Amino acid sequence: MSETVHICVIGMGYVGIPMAVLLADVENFYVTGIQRKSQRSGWKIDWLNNGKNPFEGVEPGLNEIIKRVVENKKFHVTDDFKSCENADYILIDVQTPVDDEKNPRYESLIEVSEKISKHMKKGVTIILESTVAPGTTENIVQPIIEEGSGLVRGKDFYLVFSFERVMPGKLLEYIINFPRVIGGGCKEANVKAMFLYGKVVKKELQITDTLTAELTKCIENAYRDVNIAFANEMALLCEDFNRDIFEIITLINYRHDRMMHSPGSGVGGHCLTKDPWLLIYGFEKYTNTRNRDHIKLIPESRSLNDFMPIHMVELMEDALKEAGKIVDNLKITIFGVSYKANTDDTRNTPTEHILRILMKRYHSHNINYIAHDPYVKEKDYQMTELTNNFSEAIINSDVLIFVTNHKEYYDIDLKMVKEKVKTPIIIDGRNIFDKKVVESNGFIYRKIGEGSNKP
Ligand code: SAJ
Repeated sequence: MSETVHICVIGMGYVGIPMAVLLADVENFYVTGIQRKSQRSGWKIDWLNNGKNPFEGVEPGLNEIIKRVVENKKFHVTDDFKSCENADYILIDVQTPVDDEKNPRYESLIEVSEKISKHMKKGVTIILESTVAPGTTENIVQPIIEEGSGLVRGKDFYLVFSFERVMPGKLLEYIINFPRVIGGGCKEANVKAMFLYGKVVKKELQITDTLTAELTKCIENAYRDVNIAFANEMALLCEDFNRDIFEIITLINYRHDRMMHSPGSGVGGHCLTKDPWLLIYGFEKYTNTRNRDHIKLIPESRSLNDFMPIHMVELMEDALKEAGKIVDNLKITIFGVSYKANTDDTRNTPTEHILRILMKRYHSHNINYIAHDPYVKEKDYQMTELTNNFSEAIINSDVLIFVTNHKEYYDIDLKMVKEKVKTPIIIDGRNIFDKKVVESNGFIYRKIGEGSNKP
């Protein structure tokens, strides 16, 4: 029989939970989740210890695996770092957001690193999975742990950077079925990390140095953000050409080696809105910045993607004008509160930006806002009234703004909707509807990426 392996996973969020339970499902692996008893997420401790999944969105397999590992006494959650004292592996999965100046906020990372340094045993392998600015593992985490513990990386303990690639809706699948990059800094560290990930990851484990691994994560997401920005720019251009960018993208992507991204109401979530800035921060902080004058695409792309919620408001104003209405005494309905389809994740959702713009621009006007989402629950969203009831959302509404493409929105009965709304206007931020069908049902229609003039 092989030896028992004790693992601590710090941070019970979208990354920590699936990783923790997958590991806990491995024979002889025992996992302790560590979660702060904060007002916002402290409830997750009891919730998980009762074998329950804290996420509302569709997460295939997660309910079952959480229940199983708790029942089998392979997984439990606490707020006590003492559990780290016995751990062979410690995984750090805390949030690393950026502030308004686009600088990383490492309060959690620093606090957790300090706590680990006081509660770790010799020989432990510490793996940083949170996304960080390139250079952070070696310049921030390593010195804190070495100083606090009096131990030396590579000799007394191992420190690895190995980033997650999870996505709400596919939390387990993406951990299991994506290749894993491991940046351990020395052979022993890489071997230790490969042993752990080899038990859950079915694809390649790719070894590189720590900084390259950090850069890979940030550049991978910056690449996606820049590509979406390009799609958004082409959408704006096609609106003026009075043609449909989505038809053009289909024609382009028909060529098997092209994969153009989709434009939309905005780029939300916790990765693309932040990782490009982490990359810039690391570049400014840990390089000689000789090429600084040529680094333009990333900030430009971020700013174009951030403009898309404003453009949604512009489309709404244009449609209201066509309807002969002013922006006053209106009911505005927003469809989709989460940042992407079929999840309950509201982090950096474009919906919030659209509402902030509207509320600022029309703060003295009489407007009744209501948001609809099939997955998001009230505890996570307090900006406007929220309903899961479609009829309540549309009744007497003057504008229906579709921000997120939840699957429920694709087979809406437009005839029924037309009868219930006060003013028939649809603003489509995600190519949900067919312009001809919507217009033939008597709606005024505006879509990101499609001109509104009649051909
Ligand atoms: N979006 C577009 N157009 C697109 C794709 C996305 O406007 O063509 C918008 C989405 O609506 C959303 C935002 O961008 O608001 C982010 O979408 P995303 O699909 O990239 O979703 P994330 O943020 O959950 O990204 C994850 C990433 N995961 C991590 O960094 C941990 C990313 O690395 C993956 O590339 C991505 O999922 C993926 O490809 O599935």
